[in-house]
Amino acid sequence: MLSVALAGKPNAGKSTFYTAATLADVDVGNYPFTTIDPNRGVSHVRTHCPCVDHEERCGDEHCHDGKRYVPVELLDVAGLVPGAHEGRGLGNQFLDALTGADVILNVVDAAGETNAEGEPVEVDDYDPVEDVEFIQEELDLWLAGIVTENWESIERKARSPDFDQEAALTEMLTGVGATEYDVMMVLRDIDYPDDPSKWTDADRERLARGIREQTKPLVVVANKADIAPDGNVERLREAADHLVPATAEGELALRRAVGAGVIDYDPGDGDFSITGDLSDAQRRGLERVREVMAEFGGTGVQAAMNHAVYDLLDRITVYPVQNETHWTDGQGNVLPDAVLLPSGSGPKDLAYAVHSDIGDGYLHAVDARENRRIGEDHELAEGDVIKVVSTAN
Ligand SMILES: Nc1nc2c(ncn2[C@@H]2O[C@H](COP(=O)(O)OP(=O)(O)O)[C@@H](O)[C@H]2O)c(=O)[nH]1
Ligand SMILES: [Mg+2]
Repeated sequence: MLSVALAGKPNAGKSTFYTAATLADVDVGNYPFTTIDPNRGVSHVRTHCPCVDHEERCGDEHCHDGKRYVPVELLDVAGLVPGAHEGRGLGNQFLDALTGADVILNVVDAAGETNAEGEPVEVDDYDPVEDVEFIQEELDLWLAGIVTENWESIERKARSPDFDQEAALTEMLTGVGATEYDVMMVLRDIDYPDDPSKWTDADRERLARGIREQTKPLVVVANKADIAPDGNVERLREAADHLVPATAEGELALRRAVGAGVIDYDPGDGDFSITGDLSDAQRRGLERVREVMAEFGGTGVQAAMNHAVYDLLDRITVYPVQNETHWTDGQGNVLPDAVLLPSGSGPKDLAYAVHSDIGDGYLHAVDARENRRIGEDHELAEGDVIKVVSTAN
């Protein structure tokens, strides 16, 4: 499963975001609130379900009126403070927790209620734009530290006659979550000495930064947008490559109201409707969330998850089926599975994503929408429904 990590300084709203994003209503999906451990749960990205183009719609457990929720892992990493890469505030431990993450949501307190350490301050005493850079810098320095620590061992290996510098760097960096492909892409883009003993700190930092950019893309979540002073979200937008304004607290209020059966709302909707009895205070609270949603097009929680997975990680959703006419699995469930593949993937990649045996035994594939065979080099697209024919199924 893809892994999305929430990182940021204390009190930015990470845990509120995490709670909201992992609190699935029974209507939403077949993936109830699932805690893997206290800070690791299952959240979802939202897409359009292909069943709307099919005579048989899938059951409520997979999608809701054509809104399809695809599971991804969500991690709530404890607050990072400046100097984390040197171990400040248990920083190393928290940074290590990011090793397995595919993408990071840098949760920023756009209201500026808290300083760099996450301590409460008067609004205007601290500029939240500073929070955009610091997580990135901590990550870069943390990785640079790991590279430096391992350098002696690389220099030692360099004495062997069959030393291969690229292979040695790849071995070291796959230990911190990079793939061979990531390392190859980064080494292609930077200039570096052939001999490990000639590398400078600046060379190692450039390598670390490249690896971080390649393996840990960041979306800034401008949280507390509901109480942010005018202009803060816009200034954050200018400072960050990728920014999504959000109110995690608003999303949490909505999901709880859905759980209580008093509103109709699906995560990612731009609005909600009240369907049950509410006290005046509850109604006022929800109406306030509605105003923020109107300004930003929603609460931003689902938008942040979607932006990370579909835009930054450039994934597409593909639906493997066994029956190409009915779009079902062996038990007759319509579109039971959704797989997030890197864009550019072909049917064999889908086969391997389903199971390595299915991939090994791959024979051919059928596009169930068009009802025709597709070749191994056929590029899959968002919403494709594919039957893989394999010796293994
Ligand atoms: N106004 C507002 N407050 C929020 C929002 N999200 C979180 N908070 C509040 O910010 C404080 C810190 O939140 P928490 O999730 O514990 O932050 P963490 O330390 O980053 O995990 C709590 O009092 C939350 O209720 C939001 O979107 N708007
Ligand atoms: Mg927290």
